[in-house]
Amino acid sequence: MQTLVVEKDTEVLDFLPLNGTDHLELYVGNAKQSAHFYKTAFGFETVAYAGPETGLRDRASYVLQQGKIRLVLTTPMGSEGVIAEHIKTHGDGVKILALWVDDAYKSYEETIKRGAVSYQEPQTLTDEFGEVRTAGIYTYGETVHLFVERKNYTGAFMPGYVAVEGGYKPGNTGLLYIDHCVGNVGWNRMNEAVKWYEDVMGFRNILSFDDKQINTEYSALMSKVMSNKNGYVKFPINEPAEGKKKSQIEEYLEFYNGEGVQHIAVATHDVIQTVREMKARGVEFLSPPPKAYYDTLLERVGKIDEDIAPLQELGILVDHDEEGYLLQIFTKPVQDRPTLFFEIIQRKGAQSFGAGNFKALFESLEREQELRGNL
Ligand code: TYF
Ligand code: FE
Repeated sequence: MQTLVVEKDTEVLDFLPLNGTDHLELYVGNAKQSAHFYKTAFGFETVAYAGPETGLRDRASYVLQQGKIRLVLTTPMGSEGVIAEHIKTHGDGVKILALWVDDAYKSYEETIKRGAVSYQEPQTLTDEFGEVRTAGIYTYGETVHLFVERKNYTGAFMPGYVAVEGGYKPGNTGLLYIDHCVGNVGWNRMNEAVKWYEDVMGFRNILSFDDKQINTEYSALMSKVMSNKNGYVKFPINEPAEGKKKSQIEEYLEFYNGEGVQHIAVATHDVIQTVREMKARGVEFLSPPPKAYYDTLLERVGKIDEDIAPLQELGILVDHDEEGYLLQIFTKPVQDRPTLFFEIIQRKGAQSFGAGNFKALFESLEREQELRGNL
């Protein structure tokens, strides 16, 4: 299916129509324990599994779901192979950003034709529940985009996985869908990465922040938001910038040993309730901004539906744009290395990314960085 996009009075064919995010696959050191964490603390449930018990000798994968969000947690069964190597180099982290498409073969062909490096040639997987087609290309670092085409597939996840029913279900925390996934790239790599998303994926740059706009007393970074044509998939990209001290992006690049996914933003319809619940379940969030942030909040963003008190109590940040406002908060890194973290976001009209919060957020991030001895 081709989608027509109206762009500045000219009609341009979208050569890579995307229906949204299909799933995210993380390579982790211990998938059984990670699954427990994402279930207990984040409110996911296990819906599918593949591993030694299902005939897969070299790995185990747990498919977790909440709302439309699917996380696949994969661990190697031995010390050899690409998964073990990935974990040795990067620690736990996102390997695959999988995109839901109508035609995986064509997505592969169109992106390879435009210069993508192949990760996996197109393949068709079948079982009694139908057919799934996949193909993959590399993006920044060792991170991959997998195109996933579901031919009315009725199984739990994909051929090769068995459905998991019952078992431990601590209940959801109100997380609904993936809003955006952010990548950190190396020094002077921003332009290349932006051009790659434009040329290879047909994305466009919808927002840019330079180091003049994103800096604290100590450090700086640059950020550009890339969006696919219909806006269902957004990938902001960060690059470190020179500051008085070490940028948070540099800290990430050092500990991840290269470029990779920095944060996954997940949407909720009630950020106060979601964050209350996640905190009660042990999720650690960045420390709240100083009291002055909340004293001047309404002057800054105008009238909002929420009471200030619970926002301040939980450390939730608020920003606005021409279209409305948004509420957001960031977890601490979810592994010992200061690499991947999550953002919880509730949009009330605003389609931006919280630029008005950058200063408060980065000062909070730097307090943590300082405690780690990395500032
Ligand atoms: O996705 C974003 O752009 C916001 C803000 O290191 C942000 O969530 C940007 C850079 C960063 C942390 C958060
Ligand atoms: Fe974000």
